[in-house]
Order: sequence, then C-alpha cells, then structure tokens
Amino acid sequence: MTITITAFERSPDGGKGLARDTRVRWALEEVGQPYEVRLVSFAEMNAPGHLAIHPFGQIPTYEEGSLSLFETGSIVFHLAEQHTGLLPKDRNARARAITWMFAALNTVEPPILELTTARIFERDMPWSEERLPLVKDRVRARLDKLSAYLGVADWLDDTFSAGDLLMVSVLLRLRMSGILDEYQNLAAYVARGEARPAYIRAFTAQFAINASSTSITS
Ligand code: GTB
Repeated sequence: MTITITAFERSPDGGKGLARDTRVRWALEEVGQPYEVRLVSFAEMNAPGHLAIHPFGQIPTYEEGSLSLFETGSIVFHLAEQHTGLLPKDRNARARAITWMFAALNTVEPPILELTTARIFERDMPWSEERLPLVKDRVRARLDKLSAYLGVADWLDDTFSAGDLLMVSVLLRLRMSGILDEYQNLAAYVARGEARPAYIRAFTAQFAINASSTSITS
C-alpha cells in the first residue's frame, strides 16, 4: 500500500530540514519504505480536507490505506513497530528505546522550542534581551544531563534506534543558536545521525523542495 506523507509546500526554514516531515522521511528511509509526499500550503493545512486527517492543521501527516495518522512521534513509532530497523527485538531494549523517544519529545524538545520562539519570534520584543539568557540556560540544563549520560557512547543505547532518530532531530534545531557546539559529544552524536545514509536521503529529498524558499531561521 502506498504511504503518503504531507510536508510544507514552502518550508519556513528554506530547506534546513527542521520541519518535522524530515523526521518522518528519515524514519521511512531507515526502514526502507518508499513514500509519496503531498505538499500543502498554509491555506490547505487549514482546509477541511487536511483538518480531517490533522485536527490541528499541521504537517506532517501519514496515510496508508485506511490508516491516517498525525503527530510525528506517533508516526515514527508506528513505522518502528511495523518494520525492522528502528526498535530492538529484545523487550527491555525496545522499552528503553521507546523511553528515549518520549524523552526527546517531552523532556528535551520543549526548552529547545522555547528557544526558537525567543530567538526568532520574540526578538523584537523590548524584553527579549533579558529573557533570552534564561531560556538558553533552560536548554543547557537539559543538555548538561544528556551529555553526561551519553558520555563517549555512539548512541543512547547499544544500537541506533527511533529514540536516537528523534533525539538527533530535536538537537538539530539548536545548531543555529551555537549551543550544540558547547557540547562536543552531543555535536558529534548529531553529526553521526546526519551521516547515516537514511538521513542524507531524507534531507536531500526535503531540500530539493525547499531550497528556494526564504528562510526565517538564520
Ligand atoms: N506535535 C506535532 C508533531 O510532532 O507532529 C507538531 C507539528 C508541528 O508543529 N508542525 C509544524 C506546522 O505544521 C511544522 S514542523 N506548523 C504550522 C502550524 O502550526 O500552523 C515545525 C517547524 C516549523 C518551521 C520550522 N522552521 O522554519 O525552521 C521548523 C519546524
């Protein structure tokens, strides 16, 4: 059955791979599933047809036969469960990998999203200069612990998993801020993720669509 995902017709990041369809593309590439992409404009994202598959009018979505899903974490989890390559077979290792998926999205990503908001959307506010260092320190509080946990390991557990896919994707959003480079082992971890052939294919596919869009993120 054909898998179809949705992505921005013109991503606001101009092809940096930061929009969440890249995470789904990467998961699809890791498990070797071909897919089609339906590009949507902001107007189409809020039209009834799209709202029927994504109640919040966002991307990405995932359709396969009679199944339609939204929420990147759920889509990546579905792919990881249906195919080999993203979750270990051992029950405990699998549970740990799923834990890291949640940790990436629920514990590490929120302060990073707040930083994006502070750096880009609130930068002209009169209080922006005062707030930014506080938000950066909240990110560092998470990264200090993550960096200490990862140490010199390649991945969060013995082998690459959907937990690493989401954690690397979340950390990638920090690159423009310079904070990632404060943590040598995390920067190397992200680089390892980006060097995976599946990531390169996913990144290249989204870049081909978005490279000519104007970026709001630099
Ligand atoms: N929790 C949902 C998920 O994980 O799938 C969140 C989905 C989401 O935020 N989607 C964004 C969206 O559709 C696109 S990825 N936004 C439009 C809207 O809400 O109206 C977020 C995103 C957008 C832009 C950049 N960028 O320019 O760098 C990066 C990430």
